[in-house]
Amino acid sequence: MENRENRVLYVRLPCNPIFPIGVVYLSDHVHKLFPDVEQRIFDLGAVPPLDFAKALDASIDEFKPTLLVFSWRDIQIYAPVGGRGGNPLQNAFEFYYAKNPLIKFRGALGGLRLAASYYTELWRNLGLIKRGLKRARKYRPEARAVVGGGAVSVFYEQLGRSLPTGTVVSVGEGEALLEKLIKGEDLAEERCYVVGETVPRAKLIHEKPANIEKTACDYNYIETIWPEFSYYLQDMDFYVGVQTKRGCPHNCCYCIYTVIEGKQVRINPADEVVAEIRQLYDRGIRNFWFTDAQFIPARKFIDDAVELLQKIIAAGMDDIHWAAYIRADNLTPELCDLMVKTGMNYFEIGITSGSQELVRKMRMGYNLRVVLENCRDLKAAGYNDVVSVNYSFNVIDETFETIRQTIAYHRELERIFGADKVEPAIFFIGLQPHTILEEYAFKKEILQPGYDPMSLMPWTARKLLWNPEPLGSFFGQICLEAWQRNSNDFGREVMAILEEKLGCADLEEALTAPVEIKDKQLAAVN
Ligand code: B12
Ligand code: SF4
Repeated sequence: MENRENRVLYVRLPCNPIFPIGVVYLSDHVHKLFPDVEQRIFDLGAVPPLDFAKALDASIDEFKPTLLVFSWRDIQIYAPVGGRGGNPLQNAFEFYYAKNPLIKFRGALGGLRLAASYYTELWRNLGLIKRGLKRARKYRPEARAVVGGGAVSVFYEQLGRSLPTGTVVSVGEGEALLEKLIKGEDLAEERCYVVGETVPRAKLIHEKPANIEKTACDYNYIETIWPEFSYYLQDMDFYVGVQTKRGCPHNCCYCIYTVIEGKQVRINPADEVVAEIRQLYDRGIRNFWFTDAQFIPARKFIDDAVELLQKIIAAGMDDIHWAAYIRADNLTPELCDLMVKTGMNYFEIGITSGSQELVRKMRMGYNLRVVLENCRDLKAAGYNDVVSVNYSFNVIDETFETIRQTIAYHRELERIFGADKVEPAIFFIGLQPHTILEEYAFKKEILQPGYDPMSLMPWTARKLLWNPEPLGSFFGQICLEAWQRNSNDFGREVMAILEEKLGCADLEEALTAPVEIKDKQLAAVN
């Protein structure tokens, strides 16, 4: 039997205003199992920074929780866009690669500012967890803290060191863990550890998530426990998260999603997803982000996507828009048609490189030729909105030839969708723990086991922001020039400069990967 005294407070730690779907789903799940348990959602994403501590105190004083569920979404900030402390990639590259001492100095200053803001956020969040727990214990000495969310799943080993003894640190989905915490059951089988009491098991992150079938989130209930819900209803441009499945079966060398969510894809029943969208729709929401690691993870899930989109149409919600991460190798003309009809108006394809040879080496399982064919189908179906194409240069074995191939590929995508519709998002991989790329870095002695993946100290950050020599400095210079020419259109500038310097390959070369038997470096790592 559950302990009826449980009072659960969900604290979403400060974050850019992204809908806090994680805590919404957790509280919905708990409510369905334990309708008598009192719950409250408190979202620091909707509070101005100067008020964080005060607002947290007030929420605890009012609710007097026995269980504090802290949800921490993101920590890592390497991105080509302006982050919370400036443009991290630009600062880092100016510092590492600029020849002009003034620009180098500016990069160093920017890097310092960024490091300061990174560590301030880190310490601030850890401080909020400690503060919240201490305050809750004034009212309920038995109060306990549990932390989880995307950031904790990636850095669970490191974060535990700075958290109060007794804090439960959770990896991946939290539904099953919260169930046990509420029932007061033993946590030994869960993907978690308790600070000061247990240590994370080896390969904890590789353990399978619990197989729970998701039902439509009950927003009538959610709005009763979340007074600030309306904050997300006000801005009609906002994309509210809806999950349609969990898990990704692929093995892309740098990706940790497949580890966090597991390789087994678990589909949320289409009727339940539609029922959830309907509740948001009735509250005025028209923009949805399908938060799946991949909306169509493999061909065998095409039918599920078709079923969902058909049901959205049947439900008469014909004025919505949606966006998602899409593996564009898994489309059919029917699915393309449905995507357009249901209002998909943005998607991201993470092909990483336009060279089939590299895509294979990175173990991404993409057939680039099929991606192009499917994109043509999507265009023919009437897709006229933006597609963001994520490229990460210099992951492994990049050469001038493979760069030329990526340009050829990108230009072909532009021919299909229109140059103004294809946005090249140039990322450099932020190396993450528990990935195949991390093992590769150990093997190549670029990193030593025991390194701190959360460190932003220049000597570590330089390795974690993956851009190894011999091409590292070359890309550094290209990016610096691109920012100088037009920092508002960084991705397109990078492509243009690369093409000016190196030219463009024949598309057929990009699409053909020579079969290599001896060069299986990444495969060997696994
Ligand atoms: C969809 C997605 C996006 C979308 C979000 C769209 C939207 N409107 O919601 C977009 C593209 C906008 C996006 C952007 C970014 N993202 Co993102 N994103 C994801 C993704 C794929 C899914 C997140 C999600 O919503 N899942 C569904 C919900 C239900 O799950 P959830 O919130 O994680 O909650 C579950 C569990 O985490 C857990 N849980 C959550 N809280 C708690 C608390 C406790 C106590 C417990 C026990 C459990 C628990 O239980 C929940 C239910 O099962 C994840 C990767 C992944 N597969 O998880 C990355 C991820 C969250 N993103 C990440 C990052 C870094 C970003 C960016 C900052 C990238 C960048 N540098 O620009 C940006 C900006 C975000 C911002 N705050 O401004 C990282 C965060 C970790 C990190 N490395 O720091 C992740 C984990 C990817 C990664 N491995 O790097 N993202
Ligand atoms: S397909 Fe996407 S989510 Fe899946 S492993 Fe590859 S990069 Fe990760």
